[in-house]
Amino acid sequence: DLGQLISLFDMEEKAAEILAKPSFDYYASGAMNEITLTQNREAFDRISLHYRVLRDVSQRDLRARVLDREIDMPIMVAPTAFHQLAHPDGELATARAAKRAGTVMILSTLSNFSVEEVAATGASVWFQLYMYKDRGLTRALLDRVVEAGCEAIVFTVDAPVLGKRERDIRNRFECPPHFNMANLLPEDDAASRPTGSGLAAYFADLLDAAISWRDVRWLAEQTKLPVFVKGIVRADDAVAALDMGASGVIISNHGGRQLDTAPATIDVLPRIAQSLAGRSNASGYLPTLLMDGGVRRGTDVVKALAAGADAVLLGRPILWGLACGGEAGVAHALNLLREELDLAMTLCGCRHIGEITPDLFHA
Ligand code: HOC
Repeated sequence: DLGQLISLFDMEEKAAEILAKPSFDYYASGAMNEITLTQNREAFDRISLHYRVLRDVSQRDLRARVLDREIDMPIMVAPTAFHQLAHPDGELATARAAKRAGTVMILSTLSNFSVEEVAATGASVWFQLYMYKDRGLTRALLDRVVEAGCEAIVFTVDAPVLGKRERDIRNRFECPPHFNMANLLPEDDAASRPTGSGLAAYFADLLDAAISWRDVRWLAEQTKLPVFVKGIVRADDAVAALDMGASGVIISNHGGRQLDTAPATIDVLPRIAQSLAGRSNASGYLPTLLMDGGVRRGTDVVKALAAGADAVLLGRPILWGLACGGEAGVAHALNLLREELDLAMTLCGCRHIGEITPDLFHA
């Protein structure tokens, strides 16, 4: 019964009982000593909220703006790989739940269902893209993404190669045989699909370790869709992303899965937000600033917004939701965080998102 899971932490515990250990660990783990993974969370707990009182908070409005559109809450679905490891309905269930929650799903290149199938749910879908050595393959994927109706491209830049995830090595993690990577491989050619550990090697070999700032410019020139650069933890890189044509940036360390001892995202967010203040993106609009990493409580969302984010991305808890109950489980995870955000805003004296201001945030 999902009702017994009253926090995202409960959902994680339940998912650990439900999922096979290698699958749970694939999702839950970080790189090497998992220092960044741990600190993403702990950094939130070190920040205090200096709440305001006596503001008549009887009515609240959680709607937020990202790009030129409104979402029902400043919480979006982060891109994560292989949702069928958690539930057979995979990304279709996630997309339907995101739609019900009035928010955006960022679909991973490494989804089990194709971008066309996921977009057909009617959800608002952005597409997360890796840059392949073969730019022709990247370009072909972009065409599919545009044709499917995705609203933005999220270019992941913190994975020129994959991080060292020791739980996966110890568990000898392998994707199940014939696991679909529907955005990568010809769907009608099952015989050409690598299986098991071959799939990981196949993907790793596609990644281009030579990616550079020129590729952000290239991507922005290839598409009319807004481009986000995801995986930034420094102010100079955030500014460079805008200079190269990005519409926005996503402050992220890949959930602690790439460079261990990278800083916690909430720790670097205020400085990056300050460095973008007053700047516009290539289209002349204010850049959109998003973040992920360790968001588990409504108070975390308030802290991220007070530090300058327009919205946060929720990653692993979506997978715990899937494991606990497919579409209903993801909807439950999103709703838990929405309710907690509403509570945190109320207790902070904020009636709407615009009232979540930097003075609330004390590191
Ligand atoms: C088996 C291939 O972003 C992640 C992904 C990329 C992993 C590819 C693994 O899990 O962090």
